[in-house]
Amino acid sequence: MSWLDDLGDDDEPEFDEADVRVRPNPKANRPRTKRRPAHSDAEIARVLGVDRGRYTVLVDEDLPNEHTVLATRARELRKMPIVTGDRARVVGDTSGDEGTLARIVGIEERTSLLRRSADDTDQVERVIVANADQMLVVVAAADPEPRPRLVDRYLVAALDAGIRPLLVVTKTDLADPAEFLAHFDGLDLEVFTSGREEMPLQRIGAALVGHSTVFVGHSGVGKSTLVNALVPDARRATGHVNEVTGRGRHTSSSTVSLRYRGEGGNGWVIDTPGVRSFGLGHVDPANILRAFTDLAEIAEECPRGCTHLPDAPDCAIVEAVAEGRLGPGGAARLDSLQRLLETFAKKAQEPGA
Ligand SMILES: Nc1nc2c(ncn2[C@@H]2O[C@H](COP(=O)(O)OP(=O)(O)OP(=O)(O)O)[C@@H](O)[C@H]2O)c(=O)[nH]1
Ligand SMILES: [Mg+2]
Repeated sequence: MSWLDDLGDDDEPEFDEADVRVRPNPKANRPRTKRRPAHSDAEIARVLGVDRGRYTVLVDEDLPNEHTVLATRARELRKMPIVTGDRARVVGDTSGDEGTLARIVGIEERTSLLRRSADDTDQVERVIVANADQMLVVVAAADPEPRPRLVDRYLVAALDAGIRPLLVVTKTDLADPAEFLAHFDGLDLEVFTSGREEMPLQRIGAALVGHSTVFVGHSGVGKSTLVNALVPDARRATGHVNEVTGRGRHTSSSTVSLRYRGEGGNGWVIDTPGVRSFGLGHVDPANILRAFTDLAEIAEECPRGCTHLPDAPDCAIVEAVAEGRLGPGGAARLDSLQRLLETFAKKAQEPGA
């Protein structure tokens, strides 16, 4: 049985959270003493998926006895989000045997955190994945229609989180993506195109080796279809795009990590449910500029508080491009930077754009 079968199993007995209660600590600010060990027996496990308060975690990763364990969270963690990709500290029964339930007592420091802010269509800020170092933005050439602005929003979120973005255009059997792709000419973005009969699995696979890559994109663009092709035992459900609205139906409802095993090595693939919008309220625009290393260097000569937008007075980047100092690609790069900065600046006005 795969651990995926555990997700959505309604027959499990209700677990009483009181069972994992920890005693309140009246000396909360005192350093820990030997009498209250900080769960020194905890094992580090990778969170693969979360379903209604139950975490599927992988213990002894890459060791011969690697196995999945079902775990609940300790009360002492309160509302701290624990998400797919987190490295959790687990205690209790970590045998993974039928009917056992381990307990997450903490998480290790994260190397990255991808989240989206609350916006008009979703009032809750969501943490999507921890410790990913790549984001594969999936967009369809048609059905649903590609929306450059949604892709921009993903790119902004990735750059802000220090995650390297990649782009794949699916359904190239339905439409030619050239016009859409022209939007991204100025970015350092590895781009893949994929169609019903010609998925570039070798190329995408090569990009996954040694990385933790989160697949994001609007519902119905083909994220799970790609994941299934890349990870033979993934068995992710795939759905049909609603023909009337062109909108996907949100076939995937939870985020899961799956191991990619390629010729050149392994990696982690994280399939996420499609979203309609992507709030960027948490983003620091300085991080967007930082991702354009060549332009960021020039921006050091900009006046303080420079927006780098077309109407910015004395913007050093705008001047450098106008003088042709950045070569033929300079204008496209500046254009991309400005579009992303504008995407961020406009976030309040058009959250779903
Ligand atoms: N024509 C064509 N259809 C595709 C292609 N890739 C995926 N599809 C179809 O698009 C539909 C949606 O695919 P999914 O993989 O479920 O999309 P998803 O992005 O995982 O959607 P959510 O889980 O709802 O976010 C399915 O019917 C797929 O068969 C492609 O390259 N060409
Ligand atoms: Mg899906």
